[in-house]
Amino acid sequence: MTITITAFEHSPDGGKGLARDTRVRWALEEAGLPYAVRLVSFTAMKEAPHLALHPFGQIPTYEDGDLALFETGAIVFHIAQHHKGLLPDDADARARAITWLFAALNTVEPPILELATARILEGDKPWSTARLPLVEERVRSRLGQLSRRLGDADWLDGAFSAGDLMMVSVLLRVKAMLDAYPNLAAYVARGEARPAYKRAFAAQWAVNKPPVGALS
Ligand SMILES: N[C@@H](CCC(=O)N[C@@H](CS)C(=O)NCC(=O)O)C(=O)O
Repeated sequence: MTITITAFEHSPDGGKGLARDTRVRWALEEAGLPYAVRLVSFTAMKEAPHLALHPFGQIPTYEDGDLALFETGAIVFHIAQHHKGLLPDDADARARAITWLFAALNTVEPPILELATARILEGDKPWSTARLPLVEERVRSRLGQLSRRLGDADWLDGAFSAGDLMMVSVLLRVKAMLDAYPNLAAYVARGEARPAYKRAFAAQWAVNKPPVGALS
């Protein structure tokens, strides 16, 4: 049975790899699992067949035989639980890696998404100029805390884990802010240098790259 995930037919980021199928592709690549991709349009995402898989009409989803999942945290956790390479064997180390997976999604990603919303969707609102610095400060506060915890370590808790995979994925959205946090910039670069990440990025790029001539 082949694992099938869904991804945007045309990602709004034009191939930057920020759409959340990339983190699932990365986890699958780290685990050495082959997978198929079903591309969905924005229209199809809101229609009954896709809503049966994803109640909120989003991507990615994950299907393996009778199992259908949504939410990247749950999908990456599922992959990590059942395949070697993403979670340590030691029970306590495993629990700490899972903690980082949750921290990436519940504590670090929310202000980063809020910033994206403030910049992209609310940038034209009359109150945006006053609000944006507040939202940026919330992101900087989290980045500072994370930077202090990471220190000069390569990964958040010992060996690379699903927690790092998710944290790096989340930080990629604010790469431009990481100059002020050299250890986080290096951390993200280490993630991007992993062969599994490169394969995941290349796979989404093959789908989303701008048409020839569009970049010039
Ligand atoms: N919490 C969800 C978020 C999923 C999500 O926001 N997906 C985006 C693409 S990265 C999407 O489908 N956006 C289109 C929409 O919400 O209509 C997860 O981690 O899977």
